[in-house]
Amino acid sequence: MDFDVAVIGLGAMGSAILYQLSKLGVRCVGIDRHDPPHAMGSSHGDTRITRQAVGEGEDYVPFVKASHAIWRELERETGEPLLTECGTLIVATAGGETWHHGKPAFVERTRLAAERFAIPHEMLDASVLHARYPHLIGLRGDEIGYFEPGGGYVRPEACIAAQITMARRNGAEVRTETIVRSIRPVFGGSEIETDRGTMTAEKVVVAAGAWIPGLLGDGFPPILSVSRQVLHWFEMEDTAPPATDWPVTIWMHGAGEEDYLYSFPSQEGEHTLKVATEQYSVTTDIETMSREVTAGESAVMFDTHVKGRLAGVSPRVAKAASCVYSTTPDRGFVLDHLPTAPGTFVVSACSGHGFKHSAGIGLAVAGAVAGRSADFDLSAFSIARFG
Ligand code: PYC
Repeated sequence: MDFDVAVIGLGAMGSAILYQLSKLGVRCVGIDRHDPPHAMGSSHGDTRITRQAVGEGEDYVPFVKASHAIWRELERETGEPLLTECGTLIVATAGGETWHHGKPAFVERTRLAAERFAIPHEMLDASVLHARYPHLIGLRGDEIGYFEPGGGYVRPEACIAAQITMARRNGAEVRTETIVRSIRPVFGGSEIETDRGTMTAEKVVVAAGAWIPGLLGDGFPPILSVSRQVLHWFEMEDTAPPATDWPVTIWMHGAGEEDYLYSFPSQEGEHTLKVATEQYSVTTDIETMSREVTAGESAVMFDTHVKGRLAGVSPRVAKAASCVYSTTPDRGFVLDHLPTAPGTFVVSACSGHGFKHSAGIGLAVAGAVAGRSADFDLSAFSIARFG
């Protein structure tokens, strides 16, 4: 076999897995159809949210905790800033059944996870929210807040670049601009056919996000739905004070799951604010999806979610970008061997809440694939749960 492990897809998950495999001394190769970090998939946009009390499910907490430690380790090794713990604030209607990422009562679930894992946090009533965050001008007075001081954001492109750099330094091979055409079982492993030649590996990790159905075909159950998401950077008003000290904010301002915005503090030296929402109702095709964001899309984002809620943000668009989510029916991840090809491990469907877990998932999956001790319980992320 040419390699012990081939990792297909070098976004958030694949680059983390390659890095961890390389640290274990595994002979590994990473393959990507573009030149990562790139803006064609699900792992870009300057900033991604992190928070350790994970309302999506307590099974995720070990991943995000490990991720924070790994990003700090990578910062020391590469000198690149990756993680900013500026705090994460979640705001919802008190007593409301607010859904987020497929889970109801999201603030309460988050609080319970924080208590169970002793994660420092504060619960804030409407008057404290109002006094502490005067820039949230759209508060109605019936809200509740969860604040996690150790939350914040990570820099996705820098994390991916750091992991690939370190993996290469540890001896991993990286093949970019290389499209995988097929993965075929052969004696002792798999043969991976690409548009630039063929290689063999004992094990294959597929972390190709929205490209997975095209790559695995009937070998993977039809559980992924791919949706286009849009990220907007609005200019702040010239007279507005800098928004550099705002926390990352997830604000569920309405009853529906898509009635919400999330925002990041302004980056050093920029007078802009990155804001987005999510949508699951319209699916797309990764091959034909429009990457361009129209002025109309940003205008709708501003009018529906930003106007009257965040102080000092203007409707002028500094930049915008699109990305994709791959989502399962329960919005949970898949971290499992393929039942039809046990030498192939699928890491996917991070359903819009994956980046914060990626470095830890790299550690967990590298361990599972390399047959090292099982410090992480992956049973909640099986393919079999979909029947
Ligand atoms: O972590 O809550 C989150 C989030 C929202 C949108 C993307 N990630």
